[in-house]
Amino acid sequence: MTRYEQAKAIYDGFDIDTENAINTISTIPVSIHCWQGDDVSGFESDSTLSGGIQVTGDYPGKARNFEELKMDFLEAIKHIPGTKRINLHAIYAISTSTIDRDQIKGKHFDPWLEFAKEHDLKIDFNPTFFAHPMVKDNLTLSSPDERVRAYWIRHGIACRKIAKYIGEKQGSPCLFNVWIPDGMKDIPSDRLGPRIRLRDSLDQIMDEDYSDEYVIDAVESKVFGIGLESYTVGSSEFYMNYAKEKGICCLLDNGHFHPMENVADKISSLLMFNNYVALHITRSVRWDSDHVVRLDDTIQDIADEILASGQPERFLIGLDFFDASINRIAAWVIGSRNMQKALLKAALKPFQELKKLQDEGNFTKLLVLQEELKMLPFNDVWQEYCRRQNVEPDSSWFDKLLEYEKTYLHVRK
Ligand code: RNT
Ligand code: ZN
Repeated sequence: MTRYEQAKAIYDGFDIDTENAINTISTIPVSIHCWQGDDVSGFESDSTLSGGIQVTGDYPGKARNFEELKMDFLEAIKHIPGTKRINLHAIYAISTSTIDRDQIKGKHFDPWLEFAKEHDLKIDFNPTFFAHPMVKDNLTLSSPDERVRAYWIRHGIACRKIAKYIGEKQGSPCLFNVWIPDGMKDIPSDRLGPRIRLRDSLDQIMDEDYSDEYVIDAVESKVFGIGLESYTVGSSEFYMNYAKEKGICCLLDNGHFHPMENVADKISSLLMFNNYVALHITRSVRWDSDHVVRLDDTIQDIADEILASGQPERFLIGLDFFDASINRIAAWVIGSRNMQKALLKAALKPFQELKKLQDEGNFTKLLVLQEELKMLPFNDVWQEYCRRQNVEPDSSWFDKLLEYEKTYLHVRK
């Protein structure tokens, strides 16, 4: 008996079908963010990151252009099992001349569509409301300056069109996710005004009716940003109400809540009232620091909710972290593999049985079983999953990446 066969038999004793778990997990798409590869730089010539988010570290070899970003991304996904999508931002538009953000079009993403098609990926898309001179006083869609607000509305509309274009071309809905940095460093005197303007701006951006065969609209809330500690226009309450009013989707980024909040607990409530739940999986250390995702309880609890729902197809799972202090490709691989591990672990839990124990009020046995499940031979199932997906079952991928680093990254200056 192989180790996998032994593990299969052990799980079977708990009425858990490892084959079923492996099959389920391999079809759940995870959207991998392109921006881990270049510290959220994008391809505009003169932009520096802003908007209360920050990348720290100066590990050598960051991707400097489309070609390098593509090849690094391909190197990363060689080592990641499962169904993968690629998540893009508007600043990754491809053009030989400078195009302003309110002028970008679907054609500027044709090279990405080609790349995605060639590698059997689907694309998700984000407008970029930061790192630009038209962000005034840290405001975009909620700005009292009508020129500024109109500019960003045009950007939003242009990007939503691009998302529709991508969705149509790729034959799979493209997630169009709006995150804006708008907020204030110090206590605002008017909290309502900016929110009224934000609502109006979003109404204009979402005005055109696009089929959700092509685009799934989402709004991403936040609690605070660096330099924007006192007020965030797009708060959780704002967007939850807005999304419900419009019948669109809320995106939960688990770095965007107070550290004591349990983001996994929010999922079931959203699932009840919305068609989809979109997620940004990240790791925040003391603040929304976007560290590489580890296989920790936070991530496991979220993955458990996805699988416990019995409807993983209603989730749009995306990753959102950016670490420039370590090999960026390794960061992609580690974080993505950890998401996959969490999903597989979740798929190996007998949620029906656990739910029954809860409903029967048998909390002692529930605790016993929950703890016992942690001791099952998960790694043997993980390794089998990786083998079937043709990726390394263990950290041996890292040796290959070191070769890649030596050959391709060290020469980048
Ligand atoms: C920022 C948000 C947002 C960005 C990316 C680059 O706090 O999490 O999702 O990280 O869009
Ligand atoms: Zn995010």
